[in-house]
Amino acid sequence: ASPAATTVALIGAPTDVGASVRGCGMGPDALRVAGLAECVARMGLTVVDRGNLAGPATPWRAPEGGLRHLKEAVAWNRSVYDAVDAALGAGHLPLLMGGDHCLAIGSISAVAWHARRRGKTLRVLWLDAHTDVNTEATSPSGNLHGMPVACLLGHGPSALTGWSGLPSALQADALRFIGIRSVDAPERDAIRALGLTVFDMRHIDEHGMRTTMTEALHGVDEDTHLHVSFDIDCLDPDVAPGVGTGVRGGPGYREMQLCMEMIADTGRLGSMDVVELNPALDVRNRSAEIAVELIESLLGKSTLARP
Ligand code: HAR
Ligand code: MN
Ligand code: MN
Ligand code: MN
Repeated sequence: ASPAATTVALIGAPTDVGASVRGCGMGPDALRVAGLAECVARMGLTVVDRGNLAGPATPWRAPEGGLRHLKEAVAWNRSVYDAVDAALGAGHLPLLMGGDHCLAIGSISAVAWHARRRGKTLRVLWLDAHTDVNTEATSPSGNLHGMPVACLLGHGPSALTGWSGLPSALQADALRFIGIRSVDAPERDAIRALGLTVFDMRHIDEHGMRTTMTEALHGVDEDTHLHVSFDIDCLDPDVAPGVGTGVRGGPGYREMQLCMEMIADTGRLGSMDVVELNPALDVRNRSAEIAVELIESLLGKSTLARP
């Protein structure tokens, strides 16, 4: 099935401001070099490349008050919010090319605002090795890419919460996590306290990707705005080595393809993030190429015509 919009807006956010390892700021251009725009066009969709947003350089300061680079992260997220807001306002499907995962704060806050205004129910699929639900009080690192989920649920630093016009952009029941295999001890407590639905790798091992995705997509209907926040480190690092915080034991290429195909089948995809791709650690742009192939499936590419 096709996504909910016929025009895809590529938005580059070239920063590693929230990361622990340098290099994911080169993600947007690596995706372009891997042929993302051409591939979207081949899907019969219109593609507009909005270019790269501008923002502050990453200073690589130590954390202050449990947060590293807060001021710079706020600036980047403001630009992302505005660009995603403009794309949605134009009726386009925004595809945010990160950059690190803290940018999902701006992206999903804009998505939440639009979904609410249009009377849509928001469903966010968080494809990641990590749950990213730390706060400044629990984070072992102070890195903001480990905190976007908490911020979107209204629990992060005040400068990064409340951007959707409500205290929290998301309710816990809007989120489904897929591919999880690295959760800090305080995150485990938060998952339980907040009542988050986490399909970890053990769940995928035991039930398979097909059943997992059927569960994750349960209840998605014509009134749903579906957002996919795709952290490239969700993939097994043997498949996609170009990430800063890879964790062994992730979904393989075929499993991830099935995940994307089943999302596409809903026909409700309305926006997405592709984040944490780190070309400095990649092997001949392989991870970017794989990301592009997976996005192709997410946008409805199918080997055979399907009933
Ligand atoms: N949980 C760790 C922290 O908060 C590491 C998380 C960062 N890695 C990511 N996020 N790529 O998905 O520092
Ligand atoms: Mn992440
Ligand atoms: Mn991750
Ligand atoms: Mn398996």
